[in-house]
Amino acid sequence: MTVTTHHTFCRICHASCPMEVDVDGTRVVAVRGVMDDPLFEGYTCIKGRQYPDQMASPDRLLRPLRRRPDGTFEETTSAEAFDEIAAELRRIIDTYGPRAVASYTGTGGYQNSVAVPMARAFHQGLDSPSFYTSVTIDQPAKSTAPFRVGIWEAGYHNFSDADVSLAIGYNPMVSSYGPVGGLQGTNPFVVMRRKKAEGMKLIVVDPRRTELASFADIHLQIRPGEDPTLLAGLLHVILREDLHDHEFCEQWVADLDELRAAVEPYDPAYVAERCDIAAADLEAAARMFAAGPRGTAGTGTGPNMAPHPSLTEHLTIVLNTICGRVNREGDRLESGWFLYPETPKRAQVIAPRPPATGAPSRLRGLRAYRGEMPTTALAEEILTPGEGRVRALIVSGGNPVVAWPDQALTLRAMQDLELLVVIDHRMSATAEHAHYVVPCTLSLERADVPHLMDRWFRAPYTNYTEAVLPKAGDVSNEWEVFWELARRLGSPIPLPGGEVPMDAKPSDDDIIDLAYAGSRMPLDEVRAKQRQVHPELAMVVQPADPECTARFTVAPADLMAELAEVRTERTGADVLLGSADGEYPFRLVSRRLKYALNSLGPEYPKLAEKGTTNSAYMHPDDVAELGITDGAIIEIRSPRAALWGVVESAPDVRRGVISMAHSWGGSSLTDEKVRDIGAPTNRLSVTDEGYDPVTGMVVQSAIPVRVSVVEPAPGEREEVPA
Ligand SMILES: Nc1nc2c(c(=O)[nH]1)N[C@H]1C(S)=C(S)[C@@H](COP(=O)(O)OP(=O)(O)OC[C@H]3O[C@@H](n4cnc5c(=O)[nH]c(N)nc54)[C@H](O)[C@@H]3O)O[C@H]1N2
Ligand SMILES: Nc1nc2c(c(=O)[nH]1)N[C@H]1C(S)=C(S)[C@@H](COP(=O)(O)OP(=O)(O)OC[C@H]3O[C@@H](n4cnc5c(=O)[nH]c(N)nc54)[C@H](O)[C@@H]3O)O[C@H]1N2
Ligand code: SF4
Ligand SMILES: [Mo]
Repeated sequence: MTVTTHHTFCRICHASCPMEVDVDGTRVVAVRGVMDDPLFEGYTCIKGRQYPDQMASPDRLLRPLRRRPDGTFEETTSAEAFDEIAAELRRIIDTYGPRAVASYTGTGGYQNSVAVPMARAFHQGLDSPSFYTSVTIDQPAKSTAPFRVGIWEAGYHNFSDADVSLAIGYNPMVSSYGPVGGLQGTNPFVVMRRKKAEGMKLIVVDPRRTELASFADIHLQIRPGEDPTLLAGLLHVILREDLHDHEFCEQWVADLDELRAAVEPYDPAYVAERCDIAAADLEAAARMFAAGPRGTAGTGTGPNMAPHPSLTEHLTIVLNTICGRVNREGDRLESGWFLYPETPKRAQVIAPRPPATGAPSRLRGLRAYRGEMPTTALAEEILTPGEGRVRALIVSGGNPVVAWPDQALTLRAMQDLELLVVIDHRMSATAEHAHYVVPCTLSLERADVPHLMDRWFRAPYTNYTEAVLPKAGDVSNEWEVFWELARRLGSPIPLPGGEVPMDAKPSDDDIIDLAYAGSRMPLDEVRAKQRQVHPELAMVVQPADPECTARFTVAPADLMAELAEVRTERTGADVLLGSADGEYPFRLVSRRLKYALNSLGPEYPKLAEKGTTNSAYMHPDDVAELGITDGAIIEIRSPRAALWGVVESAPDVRRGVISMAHSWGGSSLTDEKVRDIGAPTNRLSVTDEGYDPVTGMVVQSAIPVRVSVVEPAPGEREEVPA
């Protein structure tokens, strides 16, 4: 036996940790981090280290499946599957028009650098606006809010040289995610320890004392959903104490006085009471942040899934803006942005403009933004009769049944489709409903570039990987699926570098070249510069154009009206069915688990050892008050639906909160199997109330719920009254 070692990077999640993979024939026998990598320094996580198990999993799909009329599946070949799917698509387009054909790329697809560009281009070729991804149920306000305020062309401060960092509802130690300017998942523990040793101050806003919060100088353990109130309070203190950057605001901000007036009612006493924190901590946090002089505030999924996400995102940008936390002339940008065409980086504002002006949705007056339709409306786009109704859906590495808001609605939609195609490597809860399941290549079987981290790495870093293994069966890269279908439909696929050739099948690298054409660093150079940092290639901020007259709008009328409305709410939960606090006293908040990536995890033995359910983490005093112990099952009921959770005491969760990971469970609307497969929190979200008017984002965290005991913990049955 000869074992060969290959260099690659992990694509289980976006973090792109470099890895050495030992291969015996076509079998992965070991994986490890790359110790001499200049950015990651050997860092990997438990999920990435499951590659050997993932590649050898007996449950992996290696041949396409077709649903029989009786609902069972039979194996077919990819050639046959593509012929049949294309014929169905042709019929649907001819009958209803191209809008009826939708695709949804989820987290699995996102880890492939060409899956999203190919899906997008497939829709362009078909002239169908029905292009969806998981971004619009994640943190969509991140891509819309900057347009509303105005964009600083040279970006906001970097994390690497920050003196202060304000982290609102994210946890890179588990998720590997941090916003631009925040701590990223590139070796997060070591980097944070270094930054703290250098004197950086950290402020964390989170209802849970997270792994990140354990490093905090100030942890504001707020009631979930009160981020707009908290941010308005921080702005109030900073403006009242005159701690903002006067010079910067005078030059670049159009409406500071309007902002001042809008945050006036958010005095520390009011904010502290509503958020249930100490007023002195709020004031100390405001002063600590304002002292800087470098460093930014940034948000994660927590507040972006809570009520008023556009407002939260807006106030966060405004906090950075009035404190002047922008890159100035001569500053260097942290990330390389090597994979995208170079755009000017001057120390000036790009004028504000309306954020969502794309194709109209048929629901709630929503529109596409950044070329994507809002996923929160897709189930209803499928179910609502009328012109433009979606009839075919291609799911590329996603799991709608456990991820989209309102599980019952989503299940109805999946069953109502005339054609559902799921591209996945396993029989997911969504694949069970498919007409065709197309098995995908796994990441070690394809070439890739780190297309997300390229803009988030904390240094100008390049990497590339070729395929380390041959395809294990009749499996397809996501791009191939779209290519095979487009070819049969006679539809073009226009990528930035030109139309994808249809006569002979391109390679992964051909597609990468077309998708990332015009990149700042030519792709062949990227391929030759694996795992390298290039300080000399950092983008340097250029002076402002003297003609630039654009200014930030920090107090646009609609958002300031929303802020005034927040002041009249009793709590952030008012946006959901006017749920009175007494009736739904708990808040269910989202979190990530180390041993799962959304719905992916427990099928791998070493991850299952860590847990086969998404525990309902609660404060020990709340658990005691319910008269139960760890392992008991509770019903968690929102104004619309209920799910079961297995209780686990967690002193790091604040009282009145249930902290629970999403995308667990299966297709059932009841949870008898909760101990073995968990339960999906998406069941509790609703699409038609409390949604964000710009992005259509719905409440997926800080959900008002009440709790009752279903079944005491095993072994405790006698002690606890029924
Ligand atoms: N209540 C609530 N709802 C939420 C959230 C929450 O916090 N709370 N979070 C939201 C967020 S942030 C997101 S991103 C979504 C997640 O929504 P989705 O992305 O739709 O859900 P995942 O479970 O990540 O589905 C990924 C699928 O891709 C498959 N997969 C893995 N690797 C590959 C691959 O290489 N190729 C292909 N084709 N498939 C692959 C996996 O088997 C899995 O079935 O859920 C959202 N919904
Ligand atoms: N291990 C692992 N890594 C992952 C994933 C995973 O499932 N597992 N999922 C991936 C995906 S799809 C994404 S989008 C990223 C997300 O990355 P993150 O945004 O870092 O996600 P979380 O770790 O859930 O952190 C969200 C935090 O918000 C807090 N929170 C909840 N509600 C509120 C609120 O109302 N206000 C405030 N201030 N905080 C609140 C939670 O307590 C939690 O600590 O992670 C990615 N990485
Ligand atoms: S953090 Fe993400 S990319 Fe890194 S090893 Fe873990 S799963 Fe893989
Ligand atoms: Mo996500």
